[in-house]
Amino acid sequence: MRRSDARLRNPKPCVILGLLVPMCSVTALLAPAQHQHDGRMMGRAADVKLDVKDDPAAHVLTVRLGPLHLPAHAGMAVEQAPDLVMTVPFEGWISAYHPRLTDGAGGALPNRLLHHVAFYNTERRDFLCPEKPEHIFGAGGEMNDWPATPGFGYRVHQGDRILIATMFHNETETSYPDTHLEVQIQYQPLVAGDAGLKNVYPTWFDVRSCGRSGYDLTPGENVTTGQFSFGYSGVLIGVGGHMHDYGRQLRLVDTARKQDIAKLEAKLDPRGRIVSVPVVRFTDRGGYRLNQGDVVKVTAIYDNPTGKLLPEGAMGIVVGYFLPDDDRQMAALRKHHGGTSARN
Ligand SMILES: [Cu+2]
Repeated sequence: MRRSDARLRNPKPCVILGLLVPMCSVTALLAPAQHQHDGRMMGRAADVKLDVKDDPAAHVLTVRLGPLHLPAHAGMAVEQAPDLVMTVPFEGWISAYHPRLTDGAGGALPNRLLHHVAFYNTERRDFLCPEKPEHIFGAGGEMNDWPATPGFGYRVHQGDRILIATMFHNETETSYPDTHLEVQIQYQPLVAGDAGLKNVYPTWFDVRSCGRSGYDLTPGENVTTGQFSFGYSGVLIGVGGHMHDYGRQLRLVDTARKQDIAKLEAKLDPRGRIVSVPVVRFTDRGGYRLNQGDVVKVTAIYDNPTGKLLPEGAMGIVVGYFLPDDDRQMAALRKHHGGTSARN
């Protein structure tokens, strides 16, 4: 068991540059920022702690963040956690993430209290948007579970610093004074003489391309498209997605072959609130091939029935895992270690 060197990144409030992925990603970029929503500034809860417990026998790292006090009907105007940093205690691969919300005693709380959580590997740059840190995990109110894909994992090194950005909200009529986010991270340690897992990289196809993820929803139908040119050849192992309330569909198109890579129909409740976005895997056919120079378009369709403009009401992100043909090319995305000599 060990405790992380969790620390407060910044006492100032933080700006949602907007990502969060399957989740809204807050691009914290280690810079002072401030979360803003509906023009209101939110306070920061200085007593929020990050606890990281490693169970080396089970190969599970449990990250616990809290407590957050979320008053009834507070919406986004609650004290938020600062961005926190955990240090990876093992050498190996992350294979799955299982997020949940609990009270102080470990009892389950409603998923919708989480607006989003995003993990970034501060040691590496994102391969589609190199000006951003590598975004390795995200979840929103639909509480995306990232199950293991056997044989594949995300390589981490002991000492890697993972930035954890969160945003909570409470639209309910119940106060939740002792809210914690728990993420169980399953991993496979590096064992000498064992090939381990194949290295895959999270791939965020955002309809805002490499800009901030959040955008306004006008009344009625909204169709938004972004595109990415691939700098590497390899295969997509599978994709899921992230949308907000009133989201209808996410579509990923291979422009060279003029075909859909995936069409994800959002599941909504009767009030139009997002319930889930499906996951599609390509493993049964060896993955979906993308070559260097291929252009992929991503489109989000929303239908806003409120008759009002919803500021920052939308995000449209397809997220997948990419298995490069030549993993050595991805080493250059590691910072501080000088490109080709980088560990990967
Ligand atoms: Cu979002």
